[in-house]
Amino acid sequence: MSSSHPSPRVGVIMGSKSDWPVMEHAAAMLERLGVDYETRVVSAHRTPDLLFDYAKSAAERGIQVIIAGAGGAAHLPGMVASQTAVPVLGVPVESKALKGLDSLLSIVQMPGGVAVGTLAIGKAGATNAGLLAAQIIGTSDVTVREAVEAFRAEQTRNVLDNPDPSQA
Ligand code: RP5
Repeated sequence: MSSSHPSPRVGVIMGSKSDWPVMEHAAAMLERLGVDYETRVVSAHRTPDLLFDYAKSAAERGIQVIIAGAGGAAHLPGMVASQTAVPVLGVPVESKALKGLDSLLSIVQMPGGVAVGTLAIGKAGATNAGLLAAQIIGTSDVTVREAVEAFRAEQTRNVLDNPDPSQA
């Protein structure tokens, strides 16, 4: 999957390359909905200066939503949100030791005044972060809104057309 469109509107960032098997589902949803995005490793702990540069320059580079995934002591989404007014969606990545509960609690418990929209742990959260980013952009972009509506309609049709769970 391509990781860099020339004019990305969504930044998909993650604390480590090891987060990619989860975060690629956010990228896949954006790809499906025709929203340009970029993917980057930006670590709150290992590359704090890069985190600040990324967050501070996001708006002027045309980034409209940032999806930030991290695991364990998952400070990335909150610290990014502290440095930009671009909406930040946090994805808790499953950790080996605590299965992502640590990631979830690290991301969701933001102090009042700095907002992070926290999604579910793992693949579902990453998928929905891509979807929600498209829905946010869709409030002012009819093409993206229609792509979201078409995706949702297809999903509904797939369920209704396959009512018997024992059939493949
Ligand atoms: C976090 O630490 C990353 O987001 C990742 O989920 C976790 C482990 O990183 P690695 O040690 O696999 O690079 O910062």
